[in-house]
Amino acid sequence: MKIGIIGKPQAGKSVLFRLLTKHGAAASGKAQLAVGRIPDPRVDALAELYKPRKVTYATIDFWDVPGFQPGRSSLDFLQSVRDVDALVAVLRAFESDLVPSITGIQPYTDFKDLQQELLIADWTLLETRLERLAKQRGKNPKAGEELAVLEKCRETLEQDLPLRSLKLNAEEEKLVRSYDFFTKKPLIAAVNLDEGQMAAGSYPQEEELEAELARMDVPLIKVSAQIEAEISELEAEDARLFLAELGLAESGIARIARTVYAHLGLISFFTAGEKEVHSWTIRRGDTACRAAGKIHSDLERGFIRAEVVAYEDLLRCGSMQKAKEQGLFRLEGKEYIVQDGDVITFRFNV
Ligand SMILES: Nc1nc2c(ncn2[C@@H]2O[C@H](COP(=O)(O)OP(=O)(O)OP(=O)(O)O)[C@@H](O)[C@H]2O)c(=O)[nH]1
Ligand SMILES: [Mg+2]
Repeated sequence: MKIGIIGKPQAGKSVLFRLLTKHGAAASGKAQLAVGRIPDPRVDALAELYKPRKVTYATIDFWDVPGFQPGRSSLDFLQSVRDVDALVAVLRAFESDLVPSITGIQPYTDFKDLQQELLIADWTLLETRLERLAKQRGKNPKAGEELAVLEKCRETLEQDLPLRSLKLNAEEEKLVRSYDFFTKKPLIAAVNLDEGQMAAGSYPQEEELEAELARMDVPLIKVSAQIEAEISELEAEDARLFLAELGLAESGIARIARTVYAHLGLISFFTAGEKEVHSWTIRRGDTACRAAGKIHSDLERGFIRAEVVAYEDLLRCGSMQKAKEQGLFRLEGKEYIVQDGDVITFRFNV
């Protein structure tokens, strides 16, 4: 799973990237990749319960993409985001004399510029493909079908809407997916506020931005890179109090990670014991057998059964033994659909 962090220069992308990945600084304008740990209080609680020798959180790869400037050659920019699974657009709202802005503070305009670039890239790709298909009509029996789907895509782009907003059936979906369109990728907007804006709950171009994101069905997260950087220096309890003072339940980094998860249809299940508490990432709807395969192919091949307790049940009971006594411990087969938060022990035989 790879997430591209995109936006205008000096928007705060690298600061957020470093906080997400605890990765060292790189020169401005240089792309870099690093692994981000997904904060998850459930993993912390399981670790508290089992006191394991090792704790492993779920991870996502983040890609710090060089700033995008409209008018400049965008080839590098587009190349960097071609193969990511999702995009996080960082939009500057923060005011700072230390970081002058050439254009003024305009998160909505910045978002539109970015969106426009991606729409045009998709449009170009689409036109090329449509031309080629039109020539093949009559010779290639599949061309008609593909043409019909791509015409739908064209209509969507013409309404200034991203391709992800187009409802398709399973077959069409498969076809469109093979093109790797930019506006098909899930997108999350993170508006980077300063402390004053965070406290006031407002920032420049707020109304336009929020209306546009709603039109496009893009989730918005309000973060402050500055505050996040300060929080990252604090102990867990101090961080919690600091966030509470700001009226926030969790850090922006956790909110970004969680939104990415939800938006990509990802869930977590856990394996837990004295040796290790481990969070695993699967897609919503995956079976127990598939989940086992995430851990090791032997577990999938020799799958016998899954022993499952829901995280909440386990925590409430305080131990696996108690959960068993209360009948909350289930034996599930291969086809069981794993639920977010399941704590699982796999039995297998190879
Ligand atoms: N005051 C303030 N400064 C910030 C905030 N976020 C980022 N900065 C500063 O803005 C400058 C640019 O931040 P970066 O994270 O490097 O921006 P970027 O988007 O990666 O920029 P490029 O890599 O050049 O595209 C740095 O000096 C940051 O310290 C913020 O929320 N408040
Ligand atoms: Mg940067």
